[in-house]
Amino acid sequence: MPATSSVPCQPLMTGATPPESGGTPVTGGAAAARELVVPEPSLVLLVGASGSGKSTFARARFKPTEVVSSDFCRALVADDEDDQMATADAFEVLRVIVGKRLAAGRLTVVDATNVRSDARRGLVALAREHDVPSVAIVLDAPAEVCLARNAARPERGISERVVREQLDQLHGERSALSGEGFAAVHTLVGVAEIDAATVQRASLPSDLRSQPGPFDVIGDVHGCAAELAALLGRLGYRLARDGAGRLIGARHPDRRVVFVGDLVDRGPDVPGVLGLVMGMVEAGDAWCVRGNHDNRLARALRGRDVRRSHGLAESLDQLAAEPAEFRARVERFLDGLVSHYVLDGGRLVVAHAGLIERYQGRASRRVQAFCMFGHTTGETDEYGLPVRYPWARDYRGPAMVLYGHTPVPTPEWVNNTLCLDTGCVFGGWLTALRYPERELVAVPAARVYYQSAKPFPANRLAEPVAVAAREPTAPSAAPPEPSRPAVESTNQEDKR
Ligand SMILES: [Mn+2]
Repeated sequence: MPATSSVPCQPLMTGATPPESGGTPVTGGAAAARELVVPEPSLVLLVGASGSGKSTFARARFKPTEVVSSDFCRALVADDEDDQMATADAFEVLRVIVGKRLAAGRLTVVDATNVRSDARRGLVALAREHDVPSVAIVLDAPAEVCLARNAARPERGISERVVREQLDQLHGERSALSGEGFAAVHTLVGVAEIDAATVQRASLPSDLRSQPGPFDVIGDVHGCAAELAALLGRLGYRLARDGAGRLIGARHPDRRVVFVGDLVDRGPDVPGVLGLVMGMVEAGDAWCVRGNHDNRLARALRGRDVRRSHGLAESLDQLAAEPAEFRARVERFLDGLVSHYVLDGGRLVVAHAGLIERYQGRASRRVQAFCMFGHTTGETDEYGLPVRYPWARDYRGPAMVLYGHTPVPTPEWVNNTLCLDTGCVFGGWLTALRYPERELVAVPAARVYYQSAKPFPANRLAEPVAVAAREPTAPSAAPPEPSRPAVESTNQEDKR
């Protein structure tokens, strides 16, 4: 089993590549002994003319079962890996094998020339169907090397003309590679660089399975800094302040916090919440997933045109009073937030709006959209809010899913899922779940800070106690497919 390690830092969300992809930007080749970072799981396309050394490269760096080659698939269907007449059937078989492996979340390498843009696009689309990133590794060997290797294998019947055509396609369409949806494009130029390159596997940023807990998972904070400080105190965290008395961290000897996101907007002290949470995350005392409000604020800070509605104006006004360095730190922090986390050996999933089993530990635009907005149907209700399909009712996954996003007066276990947003900013409570104990700890809001578009029946008298499962609830006949965001998910305006 090849060694796996985490990407040490998350790439910034540039808009082109989701931070989930674990990818590095497009790279060109010059230095020797390149280390190519390959996210796991992902689909890796080797790109190179016949004779560029793809099969040799793959054999030395991947398990035999991880590599699906067009030659082998030709042999499967025609008893002859050189039978070019069998190419169409061979690729049909190749796509089936690749699809099965990606469905199972297994790193898969396609060993085929992949010099044509349309061939690559079809495979990238297949990876996207299974919500795993794609990576291209371009083997750009000199023409004379490719020709000499093919001349030494006359039984293959690949003529000099064909090899030259492949090289022309490769070089002609290479600039298109960066626009084909790859999380990373690694280009190796020359035999020495191809031979020396190593592959470094990196787990996706959502993968915290190695973290066993215990955790305190905290619901939507929305700028309620005083309530957050009070809740952390009740949970046994020791608060740290700077010289001016502002909260900059909180630590527990044994436990760590996972925030379900939506730290910002609507509430009275967004900078206070951000200063505290950023300090905890930077010190390794907490993780935080990306909420839709965090995402909108990040876009607004990047100068994008975002309506100042739904509490964004409060965040921007409060941050305007902070030093520029603080705003820059906030921007970096928000840009680096990950859609969801899979923790404790896969037994716990935290996502802002919840997550269906099929998307857990995966990385794609639609996974990001589900994590931030939930299972939206594309319709709106009488308050102008997006209609949400109750995905938890059909959830049968083995992992506990903790989330927020939709305020509830009382958290209720539904099929091992629990919403922890008890509407603090609307005058409810700020709630945490102790994991694995499954105990709720909550503090009441000091007052109503923001009026909900839909009347929120805050239970101001009674501390939230999770209603024990009416589980398992009956699944509906056929859950609808989550609506794919019409544009990109991150541009979606969400009203919560
Ligand atoms: Mn939300």
